[in-house]
Amino acid sequence: MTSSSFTTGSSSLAGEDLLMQFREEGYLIVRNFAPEELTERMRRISLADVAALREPIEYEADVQYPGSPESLDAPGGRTCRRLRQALSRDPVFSDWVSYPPLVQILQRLLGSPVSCPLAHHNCVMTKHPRYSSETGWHRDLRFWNYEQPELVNVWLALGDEFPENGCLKLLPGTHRMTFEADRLDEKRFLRTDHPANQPLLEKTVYAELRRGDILLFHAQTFHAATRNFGDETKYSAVFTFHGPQNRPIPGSKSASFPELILPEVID
Ligand SMILES: O=C(O)CCC(=O)C(=O)O
Repeated sequence: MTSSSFTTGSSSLAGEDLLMQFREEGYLIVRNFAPEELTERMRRISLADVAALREPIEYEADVQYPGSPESLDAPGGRTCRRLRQALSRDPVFSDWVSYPPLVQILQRLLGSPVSCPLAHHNCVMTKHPRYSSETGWHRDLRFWNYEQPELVNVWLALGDEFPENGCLKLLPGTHRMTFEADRLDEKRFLRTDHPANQPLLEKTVYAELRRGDILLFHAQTFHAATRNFGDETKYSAVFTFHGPQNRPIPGSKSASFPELILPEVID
């Protein structure tokens, strides 16, 4: 790890500060990070693929979260919740995950070379104003299987994200905590009615992002989002990454897809 700084757009952070904030809080926002040309291309592809319902898609009706349409045939049932397998949709997504300033941050957090699993995230999350649903407090790793819990998600805003349109909310520091089983429900969502969870919930942080900003968060950090109460669909490109010391557990869903190994960036 180095203590040099990286600069992209208007963002500049010292390497050590970056690492410290991420390690302490389990998340980090870097403003004005993605080149506008890549952001615009990803957004354009996403809008076209949603309009054409180009599979593979996760529909709002598939998740059965609060607010989801009851079935695929109910009104709004075929509302896209995420365009899966983004890396197979257009080369712009591989341009994005191998964007050298991004790889440089990931190398500092995870070591080198960095791998991008195709089995998890690797998607464009979409949040429709009329038919979107509530995502409860969860850790992404609840159903992922890796030798170690060290994975970092990168969430790129393809448009502005704020509480009204269902931006992500996070519980700082929860990536370092252990939780007794009774603090979670049967689907491993954090129980919002449990007294022991209240002090954490009071520290909720809203990840308000402008188009081109990125949110990095640890796959053990609890996060949630409301439905979209605005009037435009929200689009976010989301990928997960791990370092060379971590591997998916053989036989698990995490091992059922290959992984993209990112070209190393020399600091
Ligand atoms: O935008 C949302 O509703 C949150 C999505 C999310 O956290 C997930 O699908 O893992």
